[in-house]
Amino acid sequence: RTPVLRQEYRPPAWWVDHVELEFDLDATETRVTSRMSVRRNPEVDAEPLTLSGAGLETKRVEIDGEPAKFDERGADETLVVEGVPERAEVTTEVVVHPERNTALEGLYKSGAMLLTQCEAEGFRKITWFPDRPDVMATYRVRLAGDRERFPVLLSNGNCMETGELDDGRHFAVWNDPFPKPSYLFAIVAGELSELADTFTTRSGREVALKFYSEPENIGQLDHAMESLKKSMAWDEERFGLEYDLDVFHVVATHDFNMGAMENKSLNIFNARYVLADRETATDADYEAIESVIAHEYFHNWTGNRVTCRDWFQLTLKEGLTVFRDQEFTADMRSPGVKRIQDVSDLMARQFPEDAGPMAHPVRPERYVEINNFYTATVYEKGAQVVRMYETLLGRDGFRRGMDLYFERHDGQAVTCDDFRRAMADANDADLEQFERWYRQVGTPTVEASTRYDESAGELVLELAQRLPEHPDNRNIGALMIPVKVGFLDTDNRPLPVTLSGESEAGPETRLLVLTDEKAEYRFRDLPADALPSLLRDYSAPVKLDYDWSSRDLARLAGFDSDPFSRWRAMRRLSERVLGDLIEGRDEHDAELLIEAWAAVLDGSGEDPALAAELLSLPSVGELAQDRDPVDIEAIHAARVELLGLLGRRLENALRERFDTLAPTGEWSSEGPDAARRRLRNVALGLLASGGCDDAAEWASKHYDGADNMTDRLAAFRTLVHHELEGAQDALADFEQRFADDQLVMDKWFAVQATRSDERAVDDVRRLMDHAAFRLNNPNKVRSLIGAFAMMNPVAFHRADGAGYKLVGEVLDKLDDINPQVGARLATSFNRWRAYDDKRSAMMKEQLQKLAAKKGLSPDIEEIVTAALK
Ligand code: BAL
Ligand code: ZN
Repeated sequence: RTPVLRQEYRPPAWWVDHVELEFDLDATETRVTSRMSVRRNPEVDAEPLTLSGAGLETKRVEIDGEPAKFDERGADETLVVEGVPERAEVTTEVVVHPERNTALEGLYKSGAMLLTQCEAEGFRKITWFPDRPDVMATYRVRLAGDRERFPVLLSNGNCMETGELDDGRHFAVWNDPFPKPSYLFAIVAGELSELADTFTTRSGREVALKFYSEPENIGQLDHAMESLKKSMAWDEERFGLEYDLDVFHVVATHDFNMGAMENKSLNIFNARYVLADRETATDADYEAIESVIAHEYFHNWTGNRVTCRDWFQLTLKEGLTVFRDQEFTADMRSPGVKRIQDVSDLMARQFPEDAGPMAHPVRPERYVEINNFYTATVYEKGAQVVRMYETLLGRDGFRRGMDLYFERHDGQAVTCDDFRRAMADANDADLEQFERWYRQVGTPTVEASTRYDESAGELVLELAQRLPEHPDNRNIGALMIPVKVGFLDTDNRPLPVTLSGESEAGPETRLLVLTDEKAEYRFRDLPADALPSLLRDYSAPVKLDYDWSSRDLARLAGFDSDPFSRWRAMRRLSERVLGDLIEGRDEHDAELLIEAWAAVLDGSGEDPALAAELLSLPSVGELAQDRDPVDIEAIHAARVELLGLLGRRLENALRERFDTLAPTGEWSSEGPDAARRRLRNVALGLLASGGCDDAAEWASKHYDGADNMTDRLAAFRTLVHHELEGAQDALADFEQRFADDQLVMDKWFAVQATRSDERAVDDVRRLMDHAAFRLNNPNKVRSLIGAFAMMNPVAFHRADGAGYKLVGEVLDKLDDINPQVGARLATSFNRWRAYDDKRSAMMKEQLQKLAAKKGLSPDIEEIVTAALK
């Protein structure tokens, strides 16, 4: 298939200023009438009005009320309307079939509800339209349907009118005064219960907040509602951004491809990011809900009021909005822990993308299926790129840039360059070189070295940058890389960082900006043995290459002032020990690691959540990332050995922590109470890894006595993953207790799918026949098959190829059901070349089988073709 190229962007030949839509709703057959006020764009060469549509049964096309001449081209899914005057009203009438729509794009059915998902290109599955984000129109929408089946009728904007119709039907009319691209359009119709509240904006306007779910879940919406109110207040406080309509809706659905969707004033959410109560949601779920609610709400300005000119600019709204939600969570919770979690997530999910066959810049250059580019690169690395503006310009400078961005572009569809220019102009800064971050592919490396210049009495830091080998990196040149550095004295106290020639003592963390291939920085008043702490706060999305000794890593892990730097040092130390164990070397620094963990445990009373982050090892998947060939069995064995050693050697301290961290006060999903649970559950897992005699008893007691999902799930996972006595009882109990709760059953599936044992393949196959599993439900696919393929390398890479075969079979089916979800799963074969010949051949065979499938979806085809290339 021919890819779409960023460089080939052309403005649209026609604008749509306003559209009136009428929906005659029915699950099997919905009739959609659209009246578009179109206007020729005088700035481009004249061409006929060309509309996009997919799977539509066209009933009528008219220009200003008269039948029109039109040409429907199935192959490229377009409708060309001839003879449209400069300005006209173009009417189309189509029929769509929500019940048959298993791809969950366009209008579809979930439970008793009809709903839409339009981003990126779903609107064309609803009606004929110039379905591209730079065509922004106002929408008036009339929904009509059976009152009993669809008592709630929602769309974007404000409700203008409701009323009764014949035959038990009713209608509602919605008007959205803000011009928007079609991807932000939404409707919801169904039998839903409502939780209502209000928020008063700082200018004194009252906004109605309405959350909807299926009636049985109505008691689980309170946390999401509170999260929304916090988000609204935070955006006013931090960025001066107020909500702009009288009502804001959030609807929860169990059938959703994404996490959530920011449709103007009608956010639609995957139920897993809305529903929560103490019994069914973990502390991590509570935090994720708060963060996703914030993310979608923040899109109202970064995405909706100012949107993307084309889909190559996706990171303009996503990188920026992820950065905003990260800052929000940091402010609501612990900034240090949040930073560690975000970087850890980037390294686990985005680094492999950067090193894989689909590697792309945060602003991609080409795509076949845009849905394949809703990636960790566009989102998470994109957020790191936005964070660098703030690092370079300071918090106030960043705010000035944001203010100018909205002043210039409110109501427009713009580009990443527009954002960069606003940042530069508002601060009188030169950010031309910064543009290279939008073009480079892969994770850059910064090599660092230090030496002491005796004659000058200066400590010298040399930094050099390198981009990965990639054809698209050939003409990039040096990036602008902010590197935050600090130094520790021999007592591990911070030293002022003063550049040579400066008269005043410098700060304890210094920002260096590397703009050349190489640079040398000279510091005065530092002892020759000062310990460098580099890339504090992960100030740039790069790999840092510096040769610390294991002892120095342990010092940084124990004493650096920057939490991220402590975590990174501990990770490096454990990676080093694991590397030695994997290679079978007898000499390793496990003792040093044990000492470092003991010190963390000892001081963990101060910040148990940070301690929990520090006391973790990289996963098998992360350890496999940089290895070629990958020996999964050796990696897994090394990890089990080290965890066992840590569990045994720290047994007393772990037991002590488990006891002293027992809950004391009021339950809360955050703060000290959640932090204690976190560390306590880490301790339990380590005791089980260490094979401690009573680990089974402790875990069972913890499971039975749990009064919240965090503890119950942690105990359950420990029992099942370590195959402790009581695991079978827990499996049965969990299943029976939560049989009616789809989201909790997802956890039950995921725990079994991620047991690091090759028999997990057989479990997954069996569980696919479980009554609660549905291949047409994305959450189920992700929790059972996705978790297996992406997070259980031991079983997925089983030597006989049974794991590959299972995923191959699922992909074949998913391709027909939901290609978007299938394409994600297909990336599990991306590194097929890095394995031994036998495994490599078996993975390749699965990819080839898919590639040869007749009618393979463009989504999966793009992934498979890139992997095989
Ligand atoms: N725009 C798709 C969902 C999200 O990123 O918020
Ligand atoms: Zn988003």
